[in-house]
Amino acid sequence: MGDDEAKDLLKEARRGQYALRDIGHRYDQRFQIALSGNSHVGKTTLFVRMCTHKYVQGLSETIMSDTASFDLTSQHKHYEITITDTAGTERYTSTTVSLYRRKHLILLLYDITDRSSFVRLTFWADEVLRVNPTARVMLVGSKSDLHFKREIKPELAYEWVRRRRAQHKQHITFYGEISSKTGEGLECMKLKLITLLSTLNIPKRELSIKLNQPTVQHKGCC
Ligand SMILES: Nc1nc2c(ncn2[C@@H]2O[C@H](COP(=O)(O)OP(=O)(O)O)[C@@H](O)[C@H]2O)c(=O)[nH]1
Ligand SMILES: [Mg+2]
Repeated sequence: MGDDEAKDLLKEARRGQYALRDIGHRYDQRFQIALSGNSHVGKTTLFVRMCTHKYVQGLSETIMSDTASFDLTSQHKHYEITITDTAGTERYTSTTVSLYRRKHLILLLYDITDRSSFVRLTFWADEVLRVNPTARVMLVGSKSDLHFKREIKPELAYEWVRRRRAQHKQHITFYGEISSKTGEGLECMKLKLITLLSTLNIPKRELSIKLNQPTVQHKGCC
């Protein structure tokens, strides 16, 4: 049920993106990001929410990756963010890590109610570092609406990031906590993403868009 709803919503969002291209909408900058973290931390739910502004419950485990885009406007500039959802189960790791390549930023998620997802952050951060050492990594605590079941305090996340930065020279920051369910922290996180990405000095490519040439790829998921 959730999967069908998500697919319809994503299809609708993609149609919106194509329509923007058809009217010659121009972006000041485009960025590629990917989601990382254990299974069940809420990657696919966040992916759907960011691209469609809807919370969809009951999504199946992600088997394949899925890519879609959303728009952001900040300080009179228009950005297109292409986001790739990945599977978090170990047996999919070799495929998953290749998806971190050529991304400007990785959103690394842990579930604030699940200590094991926090413990596993080192594994995911190492994988990102291995295949894309220059990628920015933004750590995010998911499911903040479930704070009454909290196992991880934000102070722990800050400390983990501080140590990681010092020991591995990885470009990593802690955003804070979000809820894909209530939307708490999401808009602010998107703006933080843009602020971070804008400092990267990525050369602007030709940004005019040819008619009927979608850049959104759908590899199928869930
Ligand atoms: N309460 C709550 N549940 C969430 C939130 N985000 C995801 N979930 C639930 O967590 C479970 C795993 O989510 P999913 O997106 O499939 O995780 P993934 O394996 O990392 O892609 C699902 O049951 C979701 O409905 C959230 O912000 N709040
Ligand atoms: Mg998933």
